[in-house]
Amino acid sequence: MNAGEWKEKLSAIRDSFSVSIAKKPADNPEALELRFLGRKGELALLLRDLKDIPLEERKPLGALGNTAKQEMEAKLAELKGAAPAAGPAAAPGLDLTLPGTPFPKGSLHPLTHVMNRLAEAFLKLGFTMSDGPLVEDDYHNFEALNFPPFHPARDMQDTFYVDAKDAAGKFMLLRTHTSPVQIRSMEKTEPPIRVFHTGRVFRSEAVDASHSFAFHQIEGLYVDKGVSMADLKWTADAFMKDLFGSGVKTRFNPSYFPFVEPGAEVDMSCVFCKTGAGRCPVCKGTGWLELMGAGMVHPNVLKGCKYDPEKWSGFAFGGGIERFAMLLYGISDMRMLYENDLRVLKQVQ
Ligand code: 2U9
Repeated sequence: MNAGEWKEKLSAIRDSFSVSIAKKPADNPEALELRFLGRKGELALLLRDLKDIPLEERKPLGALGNTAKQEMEAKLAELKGAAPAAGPAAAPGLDLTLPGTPFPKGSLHPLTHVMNRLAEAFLKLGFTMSDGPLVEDDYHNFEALNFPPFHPARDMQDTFYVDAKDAAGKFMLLRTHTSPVQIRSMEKTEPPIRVFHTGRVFRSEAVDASHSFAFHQIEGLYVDKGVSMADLKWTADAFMKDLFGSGVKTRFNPSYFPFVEPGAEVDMSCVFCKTGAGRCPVCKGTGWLELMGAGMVHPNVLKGCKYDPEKWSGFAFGGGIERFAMLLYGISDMRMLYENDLRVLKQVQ
């Protein structure tokens, strides 16, 4: 081999080394070391061939060969450092014994949490979840629920109207209660029916510790043959016991809602003072907390949904979810549920 051939061979070895080392994923560095630099490696054999080249040409070639060898050794050392040979533990600069970066854990909003709990209580009683729109027409929000136009009971629900009209030419509105959802369910379903809904409602009210322009309601409806007030009392009692524990008692007080007859307010024994004796700030010493409204579905409401009131009867009950949340979590001001202060949110996991 003459000097020119030797140089060409060296150049070919360097090229093939460069190709091998640039591969992704890279070849095993130990195998490359053996192939190029080992005792019988390509470069080692080439360097051995130097002995056949005349002395005066051998020196510069030897220098070229040594430079190539040093470059290869450096690249192989680099590759050994970068390529984890046995999993992540072998990677440089990665200390698996150090604590990890904390990842803040999110949680459900208290209202979502309560809605889920209320929904579970209803599902256990055999109710199915219903849903409906937030922007309603006058018929489903009022007329179908036995509020005729200009009826004074409409004043109990100060309404946000929107700048759009329904097919009857009446202004659309933000639903003031969840009851239109049950009307829509009855329109779609033949009796018997057992449905509930949790969702947001809107009323034009000033915000204070117990009022808001947007709040949440839960409502259940059961229509079947022979459903009575006794069924309503049992169901409301079972629902309250599920949420607040088997020790709570319930009582009904007569009340008026256009969509039920008779109507009642549902009270629960105070979960804070338990006795009513003393100066409990929550029940004001009465021993009772008003929690829901309820009643037997008004015959006009059944008729409007093409349910024959001679054949079918039903009960419905509803409550404010914020009120449930405040009692369950001991929150005294409803606004705390909307401010998203992490000190409040973190208490509910
Ligand atoms: C249909 C027929 C009847 C649902 C009912 C109440 C009484 C009631 C309030 C409690 C506190 C709402 O958040 S609150 O202001 N609800 O008092 N709701 S009876 O009656 C219905 C519903 C649907 C078709």
